[in-house]
Amino acid sequence: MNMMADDPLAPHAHDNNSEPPSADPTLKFVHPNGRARLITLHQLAHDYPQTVLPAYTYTTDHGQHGPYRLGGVALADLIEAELGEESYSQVEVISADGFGNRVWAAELKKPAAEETILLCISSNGQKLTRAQGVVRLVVPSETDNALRQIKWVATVRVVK
Ligand SMILES: Nc1nc2c(c(=O)[nH]1)N[C@H]1C(S)=C(S)[C@@H](COP(=O)(O)O)O[C@H]1N2
Ligand SMILES: [Mo]
Repeated sequence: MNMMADDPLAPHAHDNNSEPPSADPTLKFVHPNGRARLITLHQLAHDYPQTVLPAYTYTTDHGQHGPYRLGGVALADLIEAELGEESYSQVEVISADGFGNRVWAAELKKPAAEETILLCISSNGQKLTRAQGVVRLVVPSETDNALRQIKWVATVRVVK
C-alpha cells in the first residue's frame, strides 16, 4: 500500500489559493512532547539565526520565477533552537488554509547551502506581505509547481 497516497500533507493537485486565510502571521510551534508555543513574526526575525538564499529560482506552469534573494529562518535552525539535540523524524508545516507539507528530518540534515529549507520572511530586501504568504515555507529542491511552497504557515509540528 502506498502510504503517501493517503497523506494530506503529501504534494497534491496544483491549486492555488490567493487569499490569505487570516491576517495574523504568528506561528504555533508544537514540540514532540505536545507542548505548543507561539512565535511572532518579530521573534522569528530577531530571536533566531537568519539565513539568506542569494539567488532562488523556481518554475511553475506560469513560467520562471526569480532569481530572488530570500531571507528568513532555516527550518532546521528553528527546530534546533527549540529542541536542542533531541531527535525527531519529520515536521508538519501547515497553513491556515489547510495546505501543508511534510518535511523529513533527513531533508533538514546538512543540505547544500542553496537547498536550505527556509521559513521565508523577506524577498529582495523587502518584507513579504501577508498576501505573498508570510511566513512562507520554501523547499528549494522541489520542482513540482511550487507545491512545497507553503504560504501562510500557521503551525510547525515536530513529530518524534
Ligand atoms: N497555503 C497555501 N500555500 C500555497 C498554495 C495554497 O493554495 N495555499 N498554493 C501553492 C501553489 S500551487 C503555488 S503555484 C504557489 C503560488 O504562490 P503565489 O500565489 O505567491 O504565486 O503557492 C503554493 N503555496
Ligand atoms: Mo502551483
